[in-house]
Amino acid sequence: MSIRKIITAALPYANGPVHIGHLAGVYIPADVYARFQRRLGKDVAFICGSDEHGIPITIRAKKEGISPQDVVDKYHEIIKKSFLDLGISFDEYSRTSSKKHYETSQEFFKTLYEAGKFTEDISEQYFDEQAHEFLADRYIVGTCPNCKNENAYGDQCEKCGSTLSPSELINPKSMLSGNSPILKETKNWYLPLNDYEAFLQKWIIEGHKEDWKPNVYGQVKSWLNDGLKPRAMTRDLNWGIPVPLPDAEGKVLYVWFDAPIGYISFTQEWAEKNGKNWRDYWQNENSDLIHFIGKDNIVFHCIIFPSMMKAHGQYIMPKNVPAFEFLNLENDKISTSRNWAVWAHEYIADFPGQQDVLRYVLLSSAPETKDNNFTWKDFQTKNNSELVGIFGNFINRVAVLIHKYYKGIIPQGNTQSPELLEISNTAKEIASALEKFEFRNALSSLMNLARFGNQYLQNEEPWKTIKEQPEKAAQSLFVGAQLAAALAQLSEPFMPFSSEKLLSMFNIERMNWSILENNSVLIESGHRIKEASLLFSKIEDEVIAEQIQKLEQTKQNNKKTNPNAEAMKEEISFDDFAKIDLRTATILEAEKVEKADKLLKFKVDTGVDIRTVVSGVAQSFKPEELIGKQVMILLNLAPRKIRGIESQGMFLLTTKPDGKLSFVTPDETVENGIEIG
Ligand code: B3M
Ligand code: ZN
Repeated sequence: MSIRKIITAALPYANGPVHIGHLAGVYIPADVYARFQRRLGKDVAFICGSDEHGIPITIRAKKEGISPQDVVDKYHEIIKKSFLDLGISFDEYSRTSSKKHYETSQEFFKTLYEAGKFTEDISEQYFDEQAHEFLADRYIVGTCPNCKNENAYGDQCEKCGSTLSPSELINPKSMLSGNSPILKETKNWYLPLNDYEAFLQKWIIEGHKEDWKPNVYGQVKSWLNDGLKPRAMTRDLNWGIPVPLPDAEGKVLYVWFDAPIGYISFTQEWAEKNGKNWRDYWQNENSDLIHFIGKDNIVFHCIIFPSMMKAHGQYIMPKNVPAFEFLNLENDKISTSRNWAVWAHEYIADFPGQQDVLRYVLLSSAPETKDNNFTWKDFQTKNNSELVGIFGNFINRVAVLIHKYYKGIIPQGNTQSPELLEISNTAKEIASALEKFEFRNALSSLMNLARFGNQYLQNEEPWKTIKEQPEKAAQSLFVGAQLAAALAQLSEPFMPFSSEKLLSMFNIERMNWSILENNSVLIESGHRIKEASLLFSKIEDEVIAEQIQKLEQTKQNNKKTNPNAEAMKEEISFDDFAKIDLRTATILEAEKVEKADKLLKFKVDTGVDIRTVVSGVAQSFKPEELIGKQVMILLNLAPRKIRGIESQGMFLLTTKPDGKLSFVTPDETVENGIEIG
C-alpha cells in the first residue's frame, strides 16, 4: 500500500453556488476519505479548485448580464467559503484562472504537441458573422429534427431529450445575434482516443473489474465497446486558456483538457507553499491517485484524462475513481436553473453551527450505488432520533454521570471487559468500509457503537447500582467513558466539528487510527474530563416547515409564465371580496399638489357623490390630459390625509413596462357609479 495519497474532488464550475447534490455526491465523501487517510498516517494531498472556463461560465454571464470574469470571481468566493464552512479539509482550493494553472496546462499541451500526440483536422463549424465568433453547440438554437421543438440546442433537445449535433438542427440560429450562422472551416487539434483503446482495455477492463464500482466499470466498458474516436482538445472560443501555438489565434484549450490538469497545477501550488515535491504525488508509483466525481464525469476521468496522461508518459494512473450517482430533493431532480436545490451557503446561514448534521444526513443517504433522495422530514428525523436521541444522548449521560458520581474523574475499571472489544471492532469495520468507498456502511458502524453504548448503560443502570454496588457502577462508567472516547475519535472523518468538541470535552488528543484498531482503553482511570456540553439539539417542526415553505415558493415561482409577476397574495373568502366597493367614476378636475412632485389632486364624480381623491400619478400624466377621463375607483376605502388633503378613495392603476402608470378603465364609457365585480 502506498504511503502517499493524492485525492481529488471534481472541480466545481464557478457558475453557481454548490448544493446538497454536489456535497453528497462528491465533496463530503471525498473529505471523509481524506480525513481518514490522514488518520492512517498517510501523506495526503487533498486537492480541488474552481473550474472557471467553458461554456457553463459564459452562459451564466449572459444570463446575469455580467462578464464571465465577474461570474467566476463571484462564485469562486461563495463556493470556497461554503467548503470551508462545512469543514471540507482541502489541502489546496485554487482556481483554473491561476497563473500556475495557465503555465502547467499550456506546457502539458505543448509536450503532447511536440511529441506528435495530436492530429490536426479541419472541420466546418457554425460561425456568427455579426458577432465574429465560432459558436459553441450551446449557442445554436433551432428546430429539433425529432420532436420539432423550436428551441432545441446544438447539443441537445431538452424537450425530447435527444442528443444532437448542430448540423442536425433545422433552421439553426445564433444565440449571440439571432442571425443564421454560416459554416466556416476551422483547424483544431485532436487527441486520437482510439490509439489508447488497447491500453484502457488492459488497465481498466482487465485490471479493475474487482475493485472499481460497477457503475464506473460498466460505463467505461460500454464506451470501449462502442469504440473511441479522436476528440478535439481545442475550441474556437474567446473564454479559456489560449492554445500555445503560433497559428492558433482565437483558440483556447478545451475546458475538459485544462480542468483535470488543474488537479496537477493546484498540487504544484500547494507543494511550493509547503516544501513538498509535487512529482512525489503524480509521477511516483508509491502514490495512489483517487478521483471523487459525479457519474456525469466518468468518461473524462476514466478515458480522456488518463489518455492525456498516458500520452504525456510520466504520470501514474488513477487507482480508483469512485463516482457517485445523483441526489434528488423531495423526489424531484435537483436543478440550478429551476432553483430546486438546498444551497450550501443558505444552509449554513439557516442552521448555524449545525454543519455536522448536514454532513451526517447527506452521508447516510449518499447516492453510492443508485440515485437517492433528500427530504427535510428525513433530515429532521435523522437529527432528532439518531444524532440527538442516540449519539448525543449517550455521550451526555456518560459525561454527566462521571461528573455527578466521580467529580469528573474517570473511575477504576477492568480494562479486559468484553464490551471494550466493540471499540477496535468498530474501528476495523469503518476502515474496511472506507477503503471500499462504502460511506454509508462506515457511518452506520459508527452509529451502531453509540447505539451499543446507550443499550449498555440502559442494562447496567449505574444510577441504580451506585448505592449498593459502587464497584459495578464504576465499571459501567469506565466502559462508558471508553466508548464515548472512541466515538470522539472515530467520528472525526464524518463529523469533524462534533469530534473536536468531544475531544475537548473528554480532554484527550486525537489518535492514529491504528491505535483505535488495536486498543480498548482510550482514556485512563484518574483522567479528568471537562464539563459536559450539548453536541446536537432537537430541530423543531417550525424550522422544517420553513424550509419546506421555501421549496413551495420555488415551485410557485417555477410555474410563473411571467417571471416578473409577484407571487399570489394570501387567499380571501368571497365575503371578503364582497366588502370591496368598486365603481366607475369620471374625473372632473385635476391639479398639482404643491411641493409634492408625485401627487395630483382630483375632483371626481362617482355617481354617488362628488369627492376629492389624491393619487401618486404626477410623473405619468399631466393634470389637464386627465380631465373627463372615466376611471375605476375603490369607493369605501377609509379616508386618509395626504399632505393635509383628505383623500376619499383610490383609483385602480397598473404599471406599464416603462414604469409609467396607466388607469384601468372600462373599454366603453358607461354611467358613473356602476358597480364593478
Ligand atoms: N467542472 C464538471 C462538473 O461540475 C466539471 C468537473 C471538472 S473536474 C476536472 O460537472
Ligand atoms: Zn426534440
